[in-house]
Amino acid sequence: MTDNLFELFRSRFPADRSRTFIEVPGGRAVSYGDLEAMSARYAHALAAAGVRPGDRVAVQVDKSAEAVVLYLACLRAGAVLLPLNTAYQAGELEYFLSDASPAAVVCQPHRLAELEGLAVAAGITACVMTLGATGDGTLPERAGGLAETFTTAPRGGDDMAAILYSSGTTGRPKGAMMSHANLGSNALTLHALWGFAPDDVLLHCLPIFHTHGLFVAINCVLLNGSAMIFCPKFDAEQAIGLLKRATVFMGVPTFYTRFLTSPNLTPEACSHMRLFISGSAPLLEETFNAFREKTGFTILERYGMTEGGMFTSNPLVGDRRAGTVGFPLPDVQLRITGEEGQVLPRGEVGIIEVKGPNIFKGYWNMPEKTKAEFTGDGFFKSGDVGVIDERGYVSIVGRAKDLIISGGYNVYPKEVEDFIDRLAGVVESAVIGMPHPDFGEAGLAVVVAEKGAALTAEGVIDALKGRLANYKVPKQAVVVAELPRNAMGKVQKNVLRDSYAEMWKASLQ
Ligand code: MLC
Repeated sequence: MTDNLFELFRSRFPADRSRTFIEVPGGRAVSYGDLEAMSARYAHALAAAGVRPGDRVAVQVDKSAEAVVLYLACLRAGAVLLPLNTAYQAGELEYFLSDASPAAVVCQPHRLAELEGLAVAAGITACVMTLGATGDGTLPERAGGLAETFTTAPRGGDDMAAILYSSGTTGRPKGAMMSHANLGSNALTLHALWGFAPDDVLLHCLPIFHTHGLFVAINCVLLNGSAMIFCPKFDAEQAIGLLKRATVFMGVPTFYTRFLTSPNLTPEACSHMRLFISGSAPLLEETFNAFREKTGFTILERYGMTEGGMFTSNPLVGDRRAGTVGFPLPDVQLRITGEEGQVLPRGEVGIIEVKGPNIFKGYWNMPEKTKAEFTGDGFFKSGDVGVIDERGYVSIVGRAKDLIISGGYNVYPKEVEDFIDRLAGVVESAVIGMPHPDFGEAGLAVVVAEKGAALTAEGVIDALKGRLANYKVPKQAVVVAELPRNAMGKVQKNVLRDSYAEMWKASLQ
């Protein structure tokens, strides 16, 4: 018996393998039979490229059905998927490659030469190939003539299935190691909790290089053996049109605020739907209420993070409460702790800690960091500040770590500040999160220039573009003489947020 996650999925595929798994609007459909055959071929191609069980496969590709097949092929080959945001730039990628030393890199055709160069610079010998349809050496071409069956590599539940990188408060990205059992347990829990039924159709508009779009969404569909409508990216009008054929939608709050700006979001447009789910960033109460008023649907908000998938969910049946993320999942223990690590009673605010079969195995190559993030009794310190009310609902009320969540993406100010501080003419900088009507929060860079340096706010922003993933680039910058500090010498980001509140508000008009 193997605990390879692919075998769990396969055990739930429909008996009729001609049933649709992926439908790309205006494009092709992939059946469950296609998925089995294609993922077998891709798995053979990975093995032929030198990928062995336990090896990492770095993947930076546009969203496509083939990219999903590649995910499953990695599982089948026993490889560890390392999905990378397509927005990542050279400097970011080089770090991931040198840290994870993948045996293979799959990228977009227009970035092949760049990735080959980065692999050399990172000091790794990886097979670099593309996922494009044509051209020598693409993965689909390598896979073309290979067998449509593949013996899934045996894996234990604790063996790694994926590494997901996120930046950190130190500025150095860390790779969360997710095992087959981590992903499988969370998927089984969510699939049951959210009441997936055979005829469900998921409308999928999220990117597939992070937990939400990749594991929460796709794994539920695979366990359900049903179909998803797979849009290359989120476009509110296209998505509203497709709701008529879907039953479940998962989005970040920005998707919902963009939906609400459309006159086409009506009860009729949603009449085929049964469930709208939101996560990855706080859903504002006003968005929750406006969506209910306009459609009659109550959005189900849930909470989780890269280091374990989902931790809590509002109920499928029962009261979904605005401003809360619901109850801990049935197999997740969640507690609130105080400064001394003591467990706090309901109603008191503290750090959220979680434990369960979904919680990650630690950070790749960072045993010390891993140790610091877990308590002696095995709870993961989320870094989020929360409270549990008398009915058991969990609310997130703040963050212990310096983090901006913009349009559902996590942006660590320290990482951005490090880039800014390296620019010519910069003494130091502080990046703060400001309220943004579309992205929820967006970055503002406050930059101290060297005396006499010809540094401009626009110049700082322009210099960051192309070096940092676009969503990490602050939307605005200001150049100042100095940063406010407290008696300990720490930059007072609250003071900065207050000082620039009016300026920021005016700039958004
Ligand atoms: C794009 N931009 C962003 C941005 N996305 N800036 C800040 N924050 C973002 N999230 C940049 C663009 O590059 C562009 O820059 C400018 O902002 C305007 O872009 P746009 O065309 O309006 O953006 P769009 O392409 O429509 O993308 C917005 C979005 C996308 C909301 C659709 O960001 C998205 O799909 N977000 C989902 C994130 C996600 O899946 N998170 C899950 C993480 S998992 P310029 O310079 O070109 O003008 C996780 C765990 C959990 O957190 O619990 O789920």
